[in-house]
Amino acid sequence: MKTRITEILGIEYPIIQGGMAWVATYELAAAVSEAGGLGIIGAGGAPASFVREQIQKAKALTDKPFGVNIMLMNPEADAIAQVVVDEGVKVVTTGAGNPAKYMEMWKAAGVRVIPVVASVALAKLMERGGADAVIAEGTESGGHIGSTTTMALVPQVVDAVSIPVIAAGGIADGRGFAAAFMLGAEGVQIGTRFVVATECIVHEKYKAMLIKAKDIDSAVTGMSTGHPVRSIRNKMTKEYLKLEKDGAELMELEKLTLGSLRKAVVEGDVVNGTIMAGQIAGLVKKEQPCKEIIDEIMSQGIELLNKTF
Ligand code: TUI
Repeated sequence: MKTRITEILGIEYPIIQGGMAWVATYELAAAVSEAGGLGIIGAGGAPASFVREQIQKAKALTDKPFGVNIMLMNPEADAIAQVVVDEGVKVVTTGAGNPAKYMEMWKAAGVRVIPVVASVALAKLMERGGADAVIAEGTESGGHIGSTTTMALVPQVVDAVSIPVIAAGGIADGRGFAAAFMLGAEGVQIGTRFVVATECIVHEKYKAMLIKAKDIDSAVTGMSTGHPVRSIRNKMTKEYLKLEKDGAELMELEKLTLGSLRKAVVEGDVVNGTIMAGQIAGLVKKEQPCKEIIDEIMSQGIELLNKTF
């Protein structure tokens, strides 16, 4: 299957793995790239030195292209922006902000730049700034989210820009893949389904929570702070939402989430930790190798796209 996304990125299938903080390590990224998609190392809140090591470890596992996601609220974002250039990383995706200030340096180094956007306005701004594509991410996603749904956001972004659009949020199988293409997307970004991949290093209790989750089992915390985050409902989200309802101070709220993603991912604390996941978690039923996930999505997706009524 050829789209502008497979061409620009030099990959076999137009499936990009979400650059999830703590979750998307070199093991997952290399496995996705080896399977023909685009693996992404999620820099999250990590220091630049850690990101450099992750890139070097991914290079040892695959000769295929992979990318790095830079979470722009990371205090070391400037240094990480330089690391990707130094290490010759082919693709950068960005989240949680506007990457305009790095665009010139990345373009000069031949890095493909694909910002994640949650609005038409930011998509247009990114196109003007030289982005190679955009990821239009709907509110169904896990982690830090915007407010528009994938179904509404993707076609509006597709109409507003000429660069290719990758759909994200609520996509986990061939049906979601086909739907995204019907909306005009030329690729998909998938997060939640890859969290339960065999090669994904998250704690087994984190995977079990996703496999157990139903359609309505996520909650959005942080609405009041301007940084909404979707995760699986647990003791932490209940306490957070109660504090928010009672008008708690930012400091008090942050005490609950400081280091909480690490707690869930690394320690398997699914009670007090943050189990970031999208609304599609209810569709994710078992642990599987990345290759199997990608092959399944592609065969089901292509079959649906070829079907005529
Ligand atoms: O970035 C994401 N998802 C994330 S980042 C993350 S790490 C984190 N951990 C704890 C609290 C907060 C973050 C977990 N999940 N997705 C891409 C995305 N970007 N969604 C929405 C946006 C976005 C939001 C505001 C992009 C730009 C923006 O503002 C643009 C501007 O002009 O500043």
